[in-house]
Amino acid sequence: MTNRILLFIITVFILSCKQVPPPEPVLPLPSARQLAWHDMEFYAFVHFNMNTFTNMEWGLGGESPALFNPTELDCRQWARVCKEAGMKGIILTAKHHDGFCLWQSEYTEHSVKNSPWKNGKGDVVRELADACKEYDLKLGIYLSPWDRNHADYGKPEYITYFRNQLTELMTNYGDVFEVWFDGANGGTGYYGGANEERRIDRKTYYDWPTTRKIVRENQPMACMFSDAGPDVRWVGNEEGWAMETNWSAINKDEFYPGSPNYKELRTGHENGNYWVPAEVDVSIRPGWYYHKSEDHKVKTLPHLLDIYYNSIGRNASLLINFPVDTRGLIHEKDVEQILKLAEAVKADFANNLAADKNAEATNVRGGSKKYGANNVTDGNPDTYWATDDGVIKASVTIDFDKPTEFNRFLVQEDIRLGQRVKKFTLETFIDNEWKEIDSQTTIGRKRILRFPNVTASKIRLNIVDSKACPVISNIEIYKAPKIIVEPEIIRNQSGEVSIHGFDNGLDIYYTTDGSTPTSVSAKYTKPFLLNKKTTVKAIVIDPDNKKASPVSVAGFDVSKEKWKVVGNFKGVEHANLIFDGDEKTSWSVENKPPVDFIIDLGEKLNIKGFTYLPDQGKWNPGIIFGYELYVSKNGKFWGKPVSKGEFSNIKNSPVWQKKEFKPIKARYVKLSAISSAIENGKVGIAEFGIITE
Ligand code: FUL
Repeated sequence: MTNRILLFIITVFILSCKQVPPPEPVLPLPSARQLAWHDMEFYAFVHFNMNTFTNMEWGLGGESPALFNPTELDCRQWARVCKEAGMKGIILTAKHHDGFCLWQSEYTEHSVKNSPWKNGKGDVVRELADACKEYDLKLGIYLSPWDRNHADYGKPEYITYFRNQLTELMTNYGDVFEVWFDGANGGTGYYGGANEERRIDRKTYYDWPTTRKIVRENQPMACMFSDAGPDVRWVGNEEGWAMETNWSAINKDEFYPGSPNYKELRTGHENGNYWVPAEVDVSIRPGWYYHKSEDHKVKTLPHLLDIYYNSIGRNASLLINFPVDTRGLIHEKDVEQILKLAEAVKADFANNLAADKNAEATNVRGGSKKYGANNVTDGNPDTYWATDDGVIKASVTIDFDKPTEFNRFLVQEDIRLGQRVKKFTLETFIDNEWKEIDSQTTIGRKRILRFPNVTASKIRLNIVDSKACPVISNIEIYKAPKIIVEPEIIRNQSGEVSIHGFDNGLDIYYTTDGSTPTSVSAKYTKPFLLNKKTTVKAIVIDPDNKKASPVSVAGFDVSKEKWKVVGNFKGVEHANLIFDGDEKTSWSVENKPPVDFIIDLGEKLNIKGFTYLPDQGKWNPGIIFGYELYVSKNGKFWGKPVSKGEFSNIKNSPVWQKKEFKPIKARYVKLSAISSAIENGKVGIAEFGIITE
């Protein structure tokens, strides 16, 4: 070899080794503590303290500590459930708006130390911190800035008190991963016996910059949550969803805890100047605190899965609340549903069909393998595919080698370099043709798309617009099993029955003769008319694996087609909500009881009973307690009630009520609501029915 050739080889070698620089970061960037928080992804809230024992959501502050007395408090049970559910931490309401403290605070008597629980020697924060350690979970603290108990609330002295408490919590219980500052601030309260309204200036009263220092100095890795961050932001609703477009950045200075522009928190700001990612907080029941009346309202699998995909799948973290009950335990019904969610999530993400598959991109940064397309399928979160500077439109194609069926697409940006992608589409290669199956906006830390099953040999992610060259660290593809749960059967007032199966691509079979449905029963394709007294039973079957759901049973009496409420009530035009078959809608009247609800059935029927379902919402407006039922042939002469009494325990258990009596022929029915189940409350109806012979 001549010297020249040798020199040439060495030069080529040196050139090929030249480092291609990584993409410049796009500001703002997450801090180290925020990156650690992003990895938490799914964790629990526990609302448990005075309200649990007073059946309230917001206690007034004058409650006696003697009321706090859990009979079987077991933080290890909370930790066990959360761990099994795949959660990574627990945030506890150490103090809610009523001011009662779950720990032995030196600065107040309004705490566990004056409760009968453990003779005043207990400390729930300590017990939870220990349980978290044992189950390898992280601990978070909710400390309400608003305190309806404290005599000084509204004055500067309270700020000293609040900071002292914060210091206790930040220094005595080990590492804390998140501190939760709620936005509800100021209003009526007990305030040391003053019982008055106290308003504060939400922007200035707490002097947040100074207050936050206590957290930063004592818990440098703890993220602080509030409407305005500074580390984690509220998502602007408590229903369990982030917007599809979700930027991790906001213009933080435009917000403060309780600020009125909170709806902007749902999307963040594309050009926000601080990294303040969204956390979706939602309760597994309607309320944040335990109410026996909600035992039958625990969110079920289809709803919980929607929440999962609409939060974690939309660049947010998910904080699911357990309203721990008066025993001090996560209720069995909540445990059952959260474990169903955990099982479904595990099944959905069991087998990554993209793992180690070959990927090719239209542009690779500097042509370097370091930024090559295969980095998106290598399972390594530290590698990524990136394009040359200025190339903001680019595609990456994953080849499955053979037709492959799937219904989930997961994609991640390497957020250490900022959030960049503004718009992307997804295409599948079917029968030698590319077909677009989705078009979306932001990605962020994690974006998951759900769609009906498709079978394709390749999939292509097209970045259509981006703040700078895209930096994609991961793509995963799954075929999630279908959700196989009992279908919902509803009959509306016109007698039309609809059956809802909770997932795409499922077969629904039903019967109307009381027999058990199977795969040879009538197949449901669209709503059908059924205006007679009968029972509908239905199942769903996954055509792929023949897996069948349990049977749903819905008993219907005569059709309500001709029914109407008569009378001069305000809002009577909404009265047909009580016949619409939808348990979620209700009608209540402003008049205080007694109130007569008169219903014209449109024809004479042989009646032997009636059914009543009260409002199912969070705030229970209008629940009837004492009642009388009258019938009449002409709507004028009513005689004596055919049934009277009370709907016992209806406040705690607002489920279907059924009352029977000796059969009688009539065209008109009058339900007299004698009293409300709520003190000074209204009366109303979610659904009303009669039982005919
Ligand atoms: C709200 C509070 O007012 C609720 O009581 C609950 O704590 C929830 C998580 O935040 O704004």
